[in-house]
Amino acid sequence: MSSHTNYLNAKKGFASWALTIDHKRIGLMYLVSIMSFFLLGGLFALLLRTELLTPAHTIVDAKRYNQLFTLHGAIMVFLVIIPGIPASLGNFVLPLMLGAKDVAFPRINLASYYIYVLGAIVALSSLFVGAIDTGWTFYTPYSTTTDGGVVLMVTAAFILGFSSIFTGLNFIVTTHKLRAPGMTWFRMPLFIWGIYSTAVIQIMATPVLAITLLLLIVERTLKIGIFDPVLGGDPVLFQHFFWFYSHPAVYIMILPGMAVVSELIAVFSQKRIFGYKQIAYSSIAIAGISFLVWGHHMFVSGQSELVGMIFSALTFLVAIPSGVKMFNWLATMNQGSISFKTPMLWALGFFFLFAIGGITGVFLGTLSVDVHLHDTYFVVAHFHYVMVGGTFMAFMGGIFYWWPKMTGKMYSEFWGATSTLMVVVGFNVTFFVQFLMGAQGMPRRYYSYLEQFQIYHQISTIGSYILGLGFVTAMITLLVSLKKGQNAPANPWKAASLEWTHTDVIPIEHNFHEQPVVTEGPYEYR
Ligand code: HEM
Ligand SMILES: [Cu+2]
Repeated sequence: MSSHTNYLNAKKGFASWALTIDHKRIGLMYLVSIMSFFLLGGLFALLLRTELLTPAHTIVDAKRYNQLFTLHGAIMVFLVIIPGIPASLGNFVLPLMLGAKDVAFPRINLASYYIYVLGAIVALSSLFVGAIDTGWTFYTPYSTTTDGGVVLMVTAAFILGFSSIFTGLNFIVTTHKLRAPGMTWFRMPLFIWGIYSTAVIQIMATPVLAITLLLLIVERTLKIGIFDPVLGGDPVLFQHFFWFYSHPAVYIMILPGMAVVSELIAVFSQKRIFGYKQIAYSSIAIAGISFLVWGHHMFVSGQSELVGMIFSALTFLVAIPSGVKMFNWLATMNQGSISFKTPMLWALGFFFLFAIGGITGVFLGTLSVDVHLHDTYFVVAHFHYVMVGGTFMAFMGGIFYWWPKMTGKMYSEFWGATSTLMVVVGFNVTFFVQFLMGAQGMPRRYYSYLEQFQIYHQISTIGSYILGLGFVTAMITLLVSLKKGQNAPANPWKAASLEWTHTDVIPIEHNFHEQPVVTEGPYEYR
């Protein structure tokens, strides 16, 4: 089988990749780029944690520390987690799952990749004019007055927004227009529902960020008072604009994670997913509610008490569709024949860590509690449980799941499982103690701290080394499989969706030898 032509060997040479409009190749190029930035962002994280081994100066000074956490945050958010699953796995899998030859606009797809690369270059070039130290949130008036490459970094985020919009647009049109005959909306795998909901947020929220950032650039370069009180502007306005995008953006980050996990739980339980429609609709509900809760980031920014109470109440609503998903996944596993293969281990890791991340989000959404916890390590722990424990775990699970389809190779189960375990253990050691010290008042974004917090910081730092090692082990496991792995069968996990049942071991350039016709749902296992 593997001697046949497939999308990897159909065309050869650098140009055949650089100019490809094959969604699978574009997905792979995104995957490699995103993982490279993940390693870079991770390196910055380890430097941050190493600095925090002692209460005062360890390896860098205060200014450098501020630059490091800004770079870490900006890279992880804008170059890793937001494009993450949709641009890489989504691109690779979505047309295959729908029974389509490609996305609706293959050239726009390629353009989105190059816009991403351009954005990344602009972001990193900000280092040469002096690294930015505002935090990834770019809060005014500090960001309008501090020196360094603020304009470049903000321009980068602006550019990256277009990449995100292009991807979202492509997925929406593809889902509406290119489904195979018989692929009704409720026969679509839940991965598609999740990616589709994400795409809706991508195209509706991203322009708000773009305009906000543009205003910031205008203010900095032309000195027009928009956000800076000295010029007659309003700094809280920035926070409103910023979070009007960035709260929905956290669902741009988590919905694709949930989308992957829905597939993994069903396939590795070999059971029809429980509550298909509820899971599908809850994605849409999350996308909708995500636009109504941004004020929970501003409980202590001087908004009125009444507004605070309303945002707090609205925030609780998000817990409902998220809970619906969690319970439906649990019910799917119940009485299933679960196989604990590496992708499933990542999914179970997601389940455990995301539960903690989600529930602590409800703590933070509680107005009275957040007044105490705001800007402490409790917040840092919360969003890492969601972004890394949730999204990134699911991302890894998805990579291990679709790896045989992407490369035609199987990896070592032993090393796959070992790396998952290292990540789960290292993650908890790193971040659980941050809840404790946060609740005791350790503020975030500080390079020095009171001695009473040292033991927590040291545990956290040691955890981060285990965590880092776990991710590196996972990546090595995959890379080694390219050389040494056994050849994969066409459907190693006995899945029932089209990308496994109707393609070659490694799909051909236009995916299917003949147009698949769909006669049943995606979770009918035999
Ligand atoms: C791999 C292990 C990781 C470690 C050890 C780590 C560690 C840290 C540390 C020490 C900070 C600075 C906290 C402060 O001083 O307030 C931080 C901030 C942050 N991290 Fe991570 N991180 C990791 C992975 C990630 C990932 C994958 C993401 C992806 C979304 C992420 C997103 C963020 C964000 C958004 C911030 C906030 C930056 C800011 O406050 O400006 N981190 N992280
Ligand atoms: Cu939020």
